[in-house]
Amino acid sequence: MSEFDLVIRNARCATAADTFCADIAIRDGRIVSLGEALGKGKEEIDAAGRWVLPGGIDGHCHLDQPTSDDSRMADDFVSGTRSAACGGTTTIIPFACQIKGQSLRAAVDDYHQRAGNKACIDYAFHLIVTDATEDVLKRELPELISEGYTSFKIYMTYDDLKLADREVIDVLAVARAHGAMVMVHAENADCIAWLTERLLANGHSGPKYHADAHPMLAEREATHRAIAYAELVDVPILIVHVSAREAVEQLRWAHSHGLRVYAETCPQYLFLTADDLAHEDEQEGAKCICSPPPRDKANQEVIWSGLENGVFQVFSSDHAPFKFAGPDGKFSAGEDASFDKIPNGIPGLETRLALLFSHGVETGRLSIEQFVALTATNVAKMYGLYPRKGSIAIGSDADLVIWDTGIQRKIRNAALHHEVDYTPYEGIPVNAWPAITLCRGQRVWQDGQYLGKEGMGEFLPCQLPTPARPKPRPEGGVSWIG
Ligand code: DUC
Ligand code: ZN
Ligand code: ZN
Repeated sequence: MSEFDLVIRNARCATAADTFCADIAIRDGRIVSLGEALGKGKEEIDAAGRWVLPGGIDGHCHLDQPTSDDSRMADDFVSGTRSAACGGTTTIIPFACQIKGQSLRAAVDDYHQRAGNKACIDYAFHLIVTDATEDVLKRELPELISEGYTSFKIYMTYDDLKLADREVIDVLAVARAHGAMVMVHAENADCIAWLTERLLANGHSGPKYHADAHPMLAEREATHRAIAYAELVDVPILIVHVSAREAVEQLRWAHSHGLRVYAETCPQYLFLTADDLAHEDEQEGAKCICSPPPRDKANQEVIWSGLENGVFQVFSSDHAPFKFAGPDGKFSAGEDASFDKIPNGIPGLETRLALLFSHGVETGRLSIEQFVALTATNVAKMYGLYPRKGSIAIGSDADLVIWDTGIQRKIRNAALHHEVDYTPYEGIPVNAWPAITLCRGQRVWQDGQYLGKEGMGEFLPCQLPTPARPKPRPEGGVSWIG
């Protein structure tokens, strides 16, 4: 009788720390042995010297999230997780977004309904706190943190989502008291509103003006403010989707002052520029509208450097899927909708890993260990899923990706598995793509075939984030806030 359900032979494994060659034995969905010449499995895969990496963890994606206009997200938990699995991602952390006036508990219940029996890979939830009432701060957040919702995103812009500065500070204080992680969307709302008003008044309404309405300085200023509030409260924070040099300078400033400010960036800031918003066919530019917007080539280089030298800890897709065509897509407000009425967001769950692997690891910019750290291990640590997720270790879930490298392919939307009718990365070459994706030992993607099943994915309550516990700072900070 076989000791193991599955044995992967001759795997060239990489974790965030090491590379090694081993057989990987899996039983009941977990890695139970790593070694040479392990006993037989009921099934076997010969990885024959190919990279075998921890499955990707996408710590920032939006699925089936209601919008405040006539647009609708194209991906729900069926198509979103299918697309993720085909691109080598085995865990996602989307958002349970509170609608102003709604309780956080109602938001969480709603998203469990949306995800339950649909996801084919495992998932946790971040909360989005949009209404920081006394009940939310004093009762709901502490209760939900203790139940496994240990990270929450807050917005400094978007009328229907943003918190006032005082509320930002209040939420940070709750995070400090309970060891949770706050993710901040840092853009200055008033700068954006003022610029938008003037651009529109001057007849500048096409998609390309989205970039002008969201300049680097609006991101820099809000990043600085968020860092200052985190310093005031003495709590770690994570700045999400950092796009440009000026925000990176703020992160470096924070690091040089010993502040625990973590940061995320996304593929759009490596592979797109504001020129993509300024497409000659004006409407096409809408395909790349996201916030913050893509910048220019020089900023792409700054973001690459930040990935190389440790400014960024996590690399996520910020998948926010809207179709280009149709009544509920990018032009849900009408064919001539001005840039401020076009939903923000682009798809990226399936392409995130192959883009970074091909243009980061295969070019020598990133080590394989850095790739694993940025796309899986750090994400698991940051949001309290480690060591169950994000590593190749005895006892960890058998979430693994066997990679094909040395291939020549271009990204084509026709080959992707989301429900969006375009990819902003159309035509970009990749020379690596997952050959096999395993979720808890089950094949969900192999040889170009999606093999997952709706409902296979499990909800993951998160522990408190590994790096987020506040350390007492006797010499400074406001220790009396509790
Ligand atoms: N910006 C966000 O903040 N969220 C979703 C998509 C986007 O572009
Ligand atoms: Zn955001
Ligand atoms: Zn987002």
